[in-house]
Order: sequence, then structure tokens, then C-alpha cells
Amino acid sequence: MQDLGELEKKWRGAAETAASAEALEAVRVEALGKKGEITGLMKTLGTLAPDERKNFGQQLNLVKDAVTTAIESRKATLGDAAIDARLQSERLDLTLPARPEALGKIHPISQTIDEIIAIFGEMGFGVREGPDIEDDFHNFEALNIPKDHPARQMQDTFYLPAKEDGSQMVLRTHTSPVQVRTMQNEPPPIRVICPGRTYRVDSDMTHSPMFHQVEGLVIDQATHMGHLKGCLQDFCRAFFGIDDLKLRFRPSYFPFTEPSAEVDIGCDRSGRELKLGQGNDWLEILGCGMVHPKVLKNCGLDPEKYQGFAFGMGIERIAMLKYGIPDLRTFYDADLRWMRHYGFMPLDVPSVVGGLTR
Ligand code: 2NL
Repeated sequence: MQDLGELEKKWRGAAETAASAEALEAVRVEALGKKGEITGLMKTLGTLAPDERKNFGQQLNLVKDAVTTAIESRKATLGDAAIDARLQSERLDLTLPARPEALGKIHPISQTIDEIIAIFGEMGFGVREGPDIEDDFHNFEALNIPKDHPARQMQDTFYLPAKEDGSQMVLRTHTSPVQVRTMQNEPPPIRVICPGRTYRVDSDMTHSPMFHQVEGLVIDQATHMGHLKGCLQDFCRAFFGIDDLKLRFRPSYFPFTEPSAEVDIGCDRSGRELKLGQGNDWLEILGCGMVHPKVLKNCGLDPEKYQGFAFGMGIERIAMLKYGIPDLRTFYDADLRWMRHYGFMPLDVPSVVGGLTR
């Protein structure tokens, strides 16, 4: 009869020294597989006398267990080693300098938002964000937009399926709800801008169902229309990089501001291309006004104590004007050639001191 001590030593040794997962699997097959050596011995048990069979069977089972354990243990070690090797080979040194010659570019929408944040940041504004999916109160009701206002119609607003109580969430149609939340949650003085995605049921050459807006809000005890004009004039001049850019405040109407105005900047349309900051024509670029007392009240502020201004503008529109991008829809094409042309270097981080990109 075979020396089982030698058998165990042989296969345990083979398992413990297997150099790879494949080599270990070969050991397992040769020892414990269907035609393996230990399996083969198991099959001979039937040919032995009963007492011999019991003794040899028990011994052989111990050998089988020991070899199985050795294989499992080696498998775990090899697995850890493989993970270690992979971690080692995929190691990234995050302290290395970025490569400015790399092909990746910053999308003009991101660049424009960063520039807007840099300019208003310099004036002491913070940035606030909020959910894309809003409730009726934050998107409409708080903003004094009546139930029968056209903006609330299905043709203009994306409604989500009704909840059990019949109420419906919406994709926010402007970033105003972020300002509503800011007024609800932070005590004045408030100075914030809210950039982000907005949604309206509209799709043609000059409208996209998803677009970007930035809105601003200033609330204090004596903030007035003069602050509004100065603030927006400084912004427009810094953003377009034209020191003597002319602005025109034209009376307008929004349910959430009173009085309301639209702001035009001076331009020249006489030649083949539009020139900003010269000529005798006007181009509308943003809307603004003094926050309506009802809106202050709806947001938990006392209109007898607080007042302020708000404004809103479309990011695609001002990005197209500043960077000469002729077609709105190309913003969303994810076209790499377009990105290489209109995109920005990752290291061109906008700052008012360091200079905004032109
Ligand atoms: C436009 C005009 C505007 C506002 C947005 C606002 C927000 C609150 C209260 C009052 Cl919470 N007003 N936002 C005010 C005036 C104009 O946007 O043409 N946007 C593209």
C-alpha cells in the first residue's frame, strides 16, 4: 500500500510552490480532478478488505482535505499578489504636473460659468446649487407665477408623472428655485449666483429643451436699483472685456420682480458681423429687477425690513456672443473637432486678476 505521508507532502508542496493561478489549477486537476492521483486512489477503496478500507479511507480523506486546504490558501495568496501587482502597475502619481499639451478641452459652457463665477466672486457673491427636479412651490408658486400663467402650461414645462396626492414635480424652468431655497435657509445679507441646467419644452434652431442659466440675488435692508445697475454694468464690462461698453435698461415685466427691466448692450450690426461695444444698435442680454415683495414674503423674509434685486441670463446666448459660436445646437453635439476648436485649455482658469479668456 502507498505511503500516504509522501503523497500528502508531494501535493501540498506542489500547491504551495505553484507560481500562478494557472499552475495551481493544474496541480488541483492532477491531484483532485476526475483523473487525479488522489481521486484515483479513492476509486480503489472498493477493492480493499473492509477493515483496511476504513483505515485507508480515513487516512486518504485527511490527505485530500490537507491538499484542498493548501490549494485554497495558495489561491488566496496568488489572488492578493495579482491585485497588488495590478495596483502597482496602474499606479498614478497625482503629484505630477498636468500636461498642458494634452488634447482634453474645457467645454465653452463650463468655461463661461467659471468666468461668471470669477467676476461675481470678486464682487463678494457666493455660488449656490439646487435640484434639477423641483416642486411647484419652489419653481412657480413662491415666485408669484399664477396658476394660469402660460409658463405653467404643459407645452412649456416638463412635468413628471403625478404622485398619489395628484401633485407633479417639474424639471426646473429657471434657476430661481435655488434662490428661493437660499432665502428660506440663509439670513440676509444675501449675495449669491445660481448657475445650472434648466429645461423647457422648446426645440428649434435657437432653442434647446435643456439649456443653462445663471441667476443672481442680492438681499439686504437698503439694496436699491442703483446697486442693481452698477453691479450689472461692472459684470457686463468685465465679461465682454470692454471697459466703455454701453448699457441700456429698458422697462419690462416679470411676475417675480417690480420694477423689472431688460438690459441691452451697445453693438454695431451694420457690417457683416456683429461688433459688441461700438455702433448705435442694441442687443438684449439679460433680465433683472427688484425682488417683488410677495416673493420675499413667500420665502419667509419680511418685505418691510428687506429688499433686493435679482437678475437672470442665458449662458449659451452670452457664450455665443463672446466666443463667436454661430449655432446653439453644436453645444450639445459632443463633437470632438468642435471641442478642439471652441474648447479651452484646462489650465486657463478664469480669474479677474489673471485675466478672463478672450
Ligand atoms: C431672464 C430674466 C430674471 C429673476 C430672473 C428672480 C429670482 C428670484 C426672485 C426674483 Cl428668487 N427674481 N430672478 C429676476 C428677473 C429676471 O431672468 O431673462 N432670464 C434668462
